[in-house]
This record gives sequence, C-alpha cells and structure tokens, in this order.
Amino acid sequence: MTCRNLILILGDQLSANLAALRHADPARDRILMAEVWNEATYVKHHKKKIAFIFSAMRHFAEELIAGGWQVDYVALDDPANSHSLTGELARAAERHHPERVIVTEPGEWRVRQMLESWGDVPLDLLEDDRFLCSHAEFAQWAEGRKQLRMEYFYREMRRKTGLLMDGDEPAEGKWNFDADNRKPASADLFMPRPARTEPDDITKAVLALVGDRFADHFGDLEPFWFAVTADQAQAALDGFIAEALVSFGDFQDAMVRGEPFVYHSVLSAYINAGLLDPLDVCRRVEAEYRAGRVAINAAEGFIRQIIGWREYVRGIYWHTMPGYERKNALGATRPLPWFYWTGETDMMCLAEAIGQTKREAYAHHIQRLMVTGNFAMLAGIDPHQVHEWYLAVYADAFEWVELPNTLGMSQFADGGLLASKPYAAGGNYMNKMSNYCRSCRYDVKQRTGPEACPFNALYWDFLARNREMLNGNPRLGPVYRTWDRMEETKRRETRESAAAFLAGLE
Ligand code: FAD
Ligand code: DLZ
Ligand code: SF4
Repeated sequence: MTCRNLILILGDQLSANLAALRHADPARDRILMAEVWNEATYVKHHKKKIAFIFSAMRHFAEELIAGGWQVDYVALDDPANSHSLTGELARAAERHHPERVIVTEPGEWRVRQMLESWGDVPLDLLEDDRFLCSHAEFAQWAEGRKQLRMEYFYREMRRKTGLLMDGDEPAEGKWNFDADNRKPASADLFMPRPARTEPDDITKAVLALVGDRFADHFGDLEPFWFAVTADQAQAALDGFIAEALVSFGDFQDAMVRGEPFVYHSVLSAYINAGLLDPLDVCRRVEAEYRAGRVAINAAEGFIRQIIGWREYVRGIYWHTMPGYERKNALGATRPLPWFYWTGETDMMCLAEAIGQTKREAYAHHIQRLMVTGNFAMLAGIDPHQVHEWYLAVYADAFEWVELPNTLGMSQFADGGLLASKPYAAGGNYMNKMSNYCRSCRYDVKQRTGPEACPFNALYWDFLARNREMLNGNPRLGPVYRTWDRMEETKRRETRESAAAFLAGLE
C-alpha cells in the first residue's frame, strides 16, 4: 500500500496540535510511532520513565486512530521491530512507499542527526512550535551579547506572550519576585500530593513489559501513578492549581524530609512529553492571579520557570550543540559515587533526594540543584557522568532540557555561560532550607573531623581547588576573602578533612 507522506511521531511529541499533524492529511498520510530498544537504553532510563513514555505513546496512538488517522504502531515486543528509529522508518518506507517523511524537529541533537543522516526518503523537519522561542529567534537574541542571562531573555518572553503584563509594564511593577520565594517549610504544614492516575489495561500491559525487559534499570516501577493521556494530565494541572499553586512561591526552595513534592507542580514530564501545552499551563496560572486567588510571587515564580528557564535552556542547548555535552571547565574527573544508584549514604540530604528519585523518578529543582548537583560539583565528579545520571533517572529528562541544567546550571562545567557563579553551598544552606540535617548522623555545624557535615569541608576545598578558574568572579570575591582570613591551620585541616572524605568515596 502506498501513502503520500509518512509522519513520524516521537515519544515526546504526544500533542494533538503537533506541527507534523497539522500538516498532514488523515486520508492520504500514515503515522508511524515506534517503541525501540535503542531509545530506551542509550542511557539506562528509570523504569518508571520508560513505562510513562510507552504508555503515553500507546494511549496517544489510540486517540489518533479514534480520530480517523492511520497509525502504524510498533510495540517493543513486535518480533519484526528493528529497535532503532531509522530502522523503523526504513521498514515503514518499504511497506508504504511514501513520497516524503515528515517529522516535527526532534528535541535532541542526537536524534536530529540520526534522522538527517538517514537518506532513504526525502525528509522534512518542521519547527516545533510548542515552544515559544524558535532557534532563529534565540540566535538573534543571543547575537552580540557577552552574557546570555536568563533574566533578560525571560523579559522578552513576558513581552512576547503578554503574560503578567499590564500594558508595557510587568504586573505589580517588578519582573521577578524570586526574593520572596525562599522560605523554609516546616514538616507540619499541609502538603498536597499530586493527582494519581490508576493504571488502566494499557498501562498494566506496559508495566508488565517494562518489568520484564528492563529489570536491570534503575528505579522502582510501581506504584505507577503518572498521567498518561492529555485529559489525565489536565486533571493533574487542575489539582496543582486548586491545592498547591497558592504556596508554590513561598516554599519554592524548601526541602522537607518525607515530602518529595512540597508545593511543586510535578508537571514537567507531562509538559515535556507533549501532554500539556506550556503556554496553556501559564495562562491558567495567570488567570488564578488575575482572579485574586494567588499572589504575584506564586504566579510569577511559576510562569518564570516555564517561559523563562524552560525556553532559555532549550535555546542554550541548540545554540551550543554539538560540543556542549563535552564541556568540563573545572576539569572534574572523579567517578560518580555508587550511592547515586542506591541512595545508601549516611548523608541524609543525599539519601532523601536519591531515595525519592528511585521511588518516584522525580525530585524537585532545589534537590537536583543544591543536593545531588551541589555535592557532585563540590566532590569534583566528572560532569559527563553526572549528566548521564540526570538524563537516566528523571521521568522529565530529555537532553535538550537536562543537559544545560546539569552541565551549565548545576556543575558550572560550561565555565559560566549559563550561571553567573557556581551554585556551591555548604551545610548551612541545607540546614536553612530543609529539615534534613536534624536527622543526619553528621553535624552540620562542624567543619572538620569524622562527625562533620561533609558539605562544609568540601565547599571550601572546592573553592580552594578551583581558585585559578573562579578567582576573577566578582560574585565570589567576598568568599575568597573569608577563606584568606582564616588561620592557616584551619585552612589546612579543612582541606585534609575534604581529602579524607573524598578518598573514602573511592
Ligand atoms: P515546578 O517546580 O512545579 O516548575 C514548573 C515547571 O517549570 C516545570 O514543570 C518545568 O516545566 C519548568 N521548569 C522549572 N525549572 C526549570 C528549569 N530549570 N529548566 C527547565 N524547565 C524548568 N527539568 C526537566 O524538565 N527535565 C530535566 O531533565 C531536568 N533536569 C534537571 C537537572 C538539574 C541538575 C537541575 C538543577 C534541574 C533540572 N530540571 C529539569 C529543571 C527542574 O528541576 C525541573 O523542571 C522541575 O524540578 C520539575 O518539577 P516540577 O514539574 O514539579 O516543577
Ligand atoms: C526517551 C524515549 C524512550 C525511552 N523511548 C522512546 C521510544 O521508544 N520511541 C520514541 O520515539 N522515543 C522514545 N523516547 C524519546 C527519545 O529518546 C528522544 O528523547 C526524544 O524523541 C527527543 O528527541
Ligand atoms: Fe546533608 Fe550535612 Fe545536613 Fe547531613 S548535615 S543532611 S550531610 S547538609
């Protein structure tokens, strides 16, 4: 059978208004979706992440079929599955003899390269207009700028969308209310849990498949409660707006033992896979603010994450790839400690963040940045290994968003392209923003010796070790002056303590 065009839909393109679908004709074109081993194993993704993507793909294919589309869906256990995206394109091309293959541009450079170098049938890549800022627009914004700071990019996106704008002015006269969003949260506050979806028959079949075929991958497969359709993701958004948004701003940076989600939305996996439209989500949040139900610091804090950070990191990714993935400005080479895969460590903050990552394929931003990320940077872990870990373990991880967050924001491996200074902190920060330290075997107040919180000596050791690279950074001037004022013996003991801890890591 022949078709006019073959439309390839990838696992993170599950949106009814996808560019490739808008350009297609259900009567003459055929859709291809494929679960392939290569995509599930190029890093060993968390079991929950694979189950989420496969189940959401299967549900989306069903919706397309119900909407009158002709869909070739290749399941993982199809005996003829070639297990690569290009292999499946080639097989579909043999079946249908299309004139052209149409794909909405892939989110990852690796996949784009793979498709572009597959030459059997002419290929059209369509711009992914689920994002606000095109590659060309970002390049234009970046051109001639010495520093690519998110804040200025974000203001452009506010103007472009009109979100939280009163005419030409930002709502309530300020662009950014981040200073109001750093309150610690006490464990006795009520913290809502994200909406849970009961697995249906499709999801149950996927769970059985993933449990069987990916048993050696990281993470707990069940309980599995992710939304896997656009309607279910909308229900999760409704739940966030009704229960958590109001406190999102105040407690955005807070960490609480036993509370993996605090007041975060837990929507990133749904947005990234295409089940929720990012601009719709922001408009819903703005409406809550305009109706007087949430304060500006909650609405602005949330919207900034999506039209600011999310769009910005995507811009940075495509602006710097290929090459960005190999950045290692601080020359860090230590292997990733094994406890990143088990959560078995006496450091309570790391045990919590990694333990919940294993259970939920989720950790919120401050856990990723200031606990697992901060530790890896202070300990001098090879940023490429850190990158592969983050890409594998989170349900929302796709390279375009994960890589700049990891290499740039959290590891300073791009030398400061993305962050104006390393996000480095000792135990004080953790003690201020969390209740982890109270139940940790280490003493957050001590800097040296076997009982001392390892973050303290590691923090100073990191600064001393990387002085040549970081000395010129004006934001670090006061910290280096404090270090220089310390007694020589204290400095030596600090570095010896850090060295002893690091030796123990290996
Ligand atoms: P909320 O806190 O509720 O924020 C709302 C939304 O804003 C999120 O759903 C997400 O879409 C967006 N957002 C927030 N922060 C960022 C950010 N820094 N970059 C891009 N979007 C953002 N996010 C991913 O989506 N995928 C990743 O692979 C990923 N890897 C990360 C790795 C590191 C080292 C760090 C520090 C951050 C990473 N982030 C990543 C960003 C952020 O941590 C997650 O988006 C957020 O924790 C998702 O949880 P949430 O939906 O509850 O977010
Ligand atoms: C992450 C992922 C996984 C686990 N499996 C598939 C798959 O079987 N088929 C597919 O089309 N996409 C999958 N993906 C997403 C891709 O690996 C890739 O990250 C995105 O399409 C972005 O380019
Ligand atoms: Fe983490 Fe140190 Fe606090 Fe323990 S004392 S939880 S290691 S910051």
